Amino acid sequence: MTRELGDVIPAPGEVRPDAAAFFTLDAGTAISAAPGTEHVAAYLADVLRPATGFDLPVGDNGAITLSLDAGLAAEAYRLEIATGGVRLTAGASAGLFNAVQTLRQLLPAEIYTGTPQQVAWTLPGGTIVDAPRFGYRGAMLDVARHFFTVAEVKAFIDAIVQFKINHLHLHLTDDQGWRIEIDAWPKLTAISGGDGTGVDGVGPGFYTKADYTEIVEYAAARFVTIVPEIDMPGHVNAAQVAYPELTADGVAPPQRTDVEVGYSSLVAGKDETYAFVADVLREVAALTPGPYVHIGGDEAQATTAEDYRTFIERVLPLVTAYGKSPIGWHEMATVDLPPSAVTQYWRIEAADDGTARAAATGGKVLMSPADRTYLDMKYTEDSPLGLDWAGVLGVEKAYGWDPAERLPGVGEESLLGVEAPLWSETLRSLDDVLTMTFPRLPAIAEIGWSPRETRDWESFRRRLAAFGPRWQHQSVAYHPSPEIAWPT
Ligand code: TNX
Repeated sequence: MTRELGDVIPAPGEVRPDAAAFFTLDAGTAISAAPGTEHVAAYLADVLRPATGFDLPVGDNGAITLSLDAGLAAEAYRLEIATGGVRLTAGASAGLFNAVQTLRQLLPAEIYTGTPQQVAWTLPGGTIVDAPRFGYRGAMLDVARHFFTVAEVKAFIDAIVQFKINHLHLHLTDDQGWRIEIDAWPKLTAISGGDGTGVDGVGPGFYTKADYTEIVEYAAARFVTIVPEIDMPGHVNAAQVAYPELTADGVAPPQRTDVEVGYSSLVAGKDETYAFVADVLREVAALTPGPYVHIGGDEAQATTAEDYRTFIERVLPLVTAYGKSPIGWHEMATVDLPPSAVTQYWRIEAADDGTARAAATGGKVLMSPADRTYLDMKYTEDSPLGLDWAGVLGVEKAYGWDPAERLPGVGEESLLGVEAPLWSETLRSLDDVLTMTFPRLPAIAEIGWSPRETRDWESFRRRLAAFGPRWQHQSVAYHPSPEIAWPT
């Protein structure tokens, strides 16, 4: 059955169906790529070939055409489906990639299978004109509490880009593990990335520099910016196990595999601290083409307020010196921030400790309120996976809020965007990751992308139901939430 033109998540800005038109892909369909669009054209062919079994050659002649239009913003696109052919137009390749994700969603669910299916590959006729509300639409994966391999992260990226998520924040370090190789401090990964690390000691592993670069490049090819996080001055037990000189008394603490937070701290008054931080930030910045490095800053209960300020004020300029903009969890905004610093707000109440003040001086805010966006919260009290300190988080609750109304003094113009973090204390596999992510991430993706006036729970709920079979066909685990009327 042919889909309806508006059956897309996130909801497009403008949908103009043409009931008289449709386009059906067949064995003779070819893709025409204007200069500068070859990369996305090749991606489009790659994602359509397995299920259709068609050749879908990419050249300068074909019924599906990709081209650029300088009149559109980089991420904006136009998708025109007529009986004679399909036209994808965008301001830049990123926008064409977005158009491709929309096009995939408009094909029958079997398009996600890995082997040829006997299906009429028909697209509904009409025009979609679409552009994002925010430039930053993110997900976060905690690879410190439980490590996820390069292949698992790639699979996660492939699943999230379908909803036009364009930033992946990797929480690389925490009390239970250190997951990124640092040449100047090799014991970080040799000791704290090895066996017995992670929550319950069952999440070992780390990324070599080559591994990390492989993730960065895979993400970039899909228009996803990697945002690396080195969490400090708290959440550093793994670093201190490897390098006892980073503690106050120089004695190595025991390795920790429990889920406590707020007990470890770098020492604000020690030179070794800044030598360490400078090396780590320099190496991480050098490996990262994206504009941001996240310095954590959360839950530093073992750091005095004065030491916290001293530490953050010394570290922020280091990030800038290595050519990046700093992001920190909202606790960082208790310190006077330069306008280039981004505050990531995670509170469960509309309480503030400086975020609005940072916004008032031009700082941008990334909205991740835990009660609405934390993908590690349980769906319901009896969910086998997840935590519940921010409450349980069903799909309707994840969908039913607005980032511009969350915090007084932080309106639309102060927002960089939204991000849905996934902490991994209770997760043990890629299937666990995906089960917590879907179907809630699409709700956050729609909040980050779609015009506010299109927000409508009944419409979202109906559109979301169609993704059950889509996830099944691509072997993406999801939680079959009873809030959604999944097709049987
Ligand atoms: C709080 S929210 C944390 C993490 C935990 C998470 C579990 C924030 C910035 N820090 O250390 O993993 O809760 O939900």
